Amino acid sequence: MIEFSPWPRDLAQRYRQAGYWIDQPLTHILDAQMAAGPEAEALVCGSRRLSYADLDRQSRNLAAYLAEQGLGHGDTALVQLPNVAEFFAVFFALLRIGVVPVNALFSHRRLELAAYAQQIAPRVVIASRAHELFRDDAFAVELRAGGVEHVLLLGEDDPALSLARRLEQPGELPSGAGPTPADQVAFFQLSGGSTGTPKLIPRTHNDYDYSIRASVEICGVTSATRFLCALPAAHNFTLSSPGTLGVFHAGGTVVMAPSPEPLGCFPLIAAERVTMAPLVPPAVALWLRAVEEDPSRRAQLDSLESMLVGGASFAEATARRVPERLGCRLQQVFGMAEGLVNYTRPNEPAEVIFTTQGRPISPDDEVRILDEDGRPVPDGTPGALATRGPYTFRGYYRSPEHNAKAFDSEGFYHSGDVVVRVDGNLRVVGRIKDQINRGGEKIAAEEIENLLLRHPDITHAALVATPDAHLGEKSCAFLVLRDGLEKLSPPALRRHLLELGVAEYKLPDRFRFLPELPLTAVGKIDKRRLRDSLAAATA
Ligand code: J2J
Repeated sequence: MIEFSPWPRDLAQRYRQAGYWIDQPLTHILDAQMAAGPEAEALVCGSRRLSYADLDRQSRNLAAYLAEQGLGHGDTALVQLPNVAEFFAVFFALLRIGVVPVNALFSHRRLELAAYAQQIAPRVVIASRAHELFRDDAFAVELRAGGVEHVLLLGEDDPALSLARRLEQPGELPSGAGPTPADQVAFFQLSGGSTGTPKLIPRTHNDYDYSIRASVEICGVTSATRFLCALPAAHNFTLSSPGTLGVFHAGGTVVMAPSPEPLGCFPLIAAERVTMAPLVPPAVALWLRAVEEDPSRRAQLDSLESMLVGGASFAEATARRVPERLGCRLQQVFGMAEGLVNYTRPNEPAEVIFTTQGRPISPDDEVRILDEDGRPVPDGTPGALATRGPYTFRGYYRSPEHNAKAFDSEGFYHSGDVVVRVDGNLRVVGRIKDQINRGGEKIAAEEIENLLLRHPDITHAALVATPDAHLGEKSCAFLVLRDGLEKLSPPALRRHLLELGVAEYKLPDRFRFLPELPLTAVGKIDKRRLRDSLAAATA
């Protein structure tokens, strides 16, 4: 079994009694559709259409193959696939035999994959030839040298490495194979992070399944739902709020898109009669602009009933334009891969839907909003969010030191968000974690600072967020260079980071050079002053 920090016994009992935890593995989502309507359309991916029976068959074939290779409980997998149907066949296949995957983002590069591999020591890696790292065999060879036994690739002709072959070649699951128990880890979710190495979030079947079932109710997902999967499929928002898994749970259809870019998505929405789409705020802005530029495009969105927007701050003025210009209902979502998810409810007054990020899924989500001394603040006053509940994790994987800081003595997870509660709904107003939220993509300042410091000419580095009209935030790196140097060229700095293998979205948008970094009274880098200096410079 994969270790994780369990919920205390009394809370676990409560979550079961309340009917949140129903002790079913996530694979039940697929099993239920096989019983209810195996021929229903589960997935549309380019010109391919997969029924639930197709998805089930592919996941069983791959599961059988991996089980034959001796993989099962206690083993892990590193998966990196783009937005394609195979993502789901692989996910269910691994869960079917109790192999615990990390689903890396397709934008992740060597550094992120290596960090995940180092933490979980995967026996199998499943990836795509379309990714630069797997275009040739060098990285796969490296992975094997590091202990990975099996590499399967999408877009590969060699039968020994071909993922397609393993999905299609019929196989029977051995009798002993099965998912991990429902109260154990099903898979790892990725943390947006605020520390040097990306952290992993163990999610159990029970907790994740509850968040999905409850989200399906709240968002009104049914078998008639046709859901656009245009944000990264592995992201917690896309997967579970209510996400593709919520759609499968309800027997609906997921329509895959490579990106949320409007000129690709609009014709797809029209052709596939998409009814629901999750988006991050910058993508909403692009959709609005596309319709405003050419009002005839709005007709392509005729079938769209609701849009879920979350992942980063969403300006009220933009929120108000969604129903007006795009002709669909808006639902705001404030969630986190660690657990807690808040939604505005469809029947709430416009004021709530446009000006808040909603309220928690569960009556048993405990939310505390705390001042700097850890005391609860009154409603209407901003404070730091702390939470525990039936689908909020209790500890990052193998990170005792970080967990000691991220959790309090009562097991509340401190998310690093600053929120205000207004009539029971939350509004996200700021952040205390050292992270940049670049249009929903999270960048841990410390990770990038450490990489910058590996440059021989850099002696100090601080990464801060700067406001950006399109992305909400961009990043700026403040650098102190070794004596005698005043500047380094931004392209050379970006090249340095890319050579270290970091994902491109984490590259600083801007660089500033200072003779020294300002410090606070306690000797920490004064990031507020750095942010203020940027604001003053652009004012
Ligand atoms: C402001 N900040 C937000 C919002 C998330 C649903 C939706 C989003 C995520 C997600 C998710 C925000 N307004 N509406 O997992 O299931 C910021 C907060 C939060 C962090 C979590 C889901 N919605 N955020 O974005 O793990 O800072 O999950 O703590 O990627 O995103 O990031 P992540």
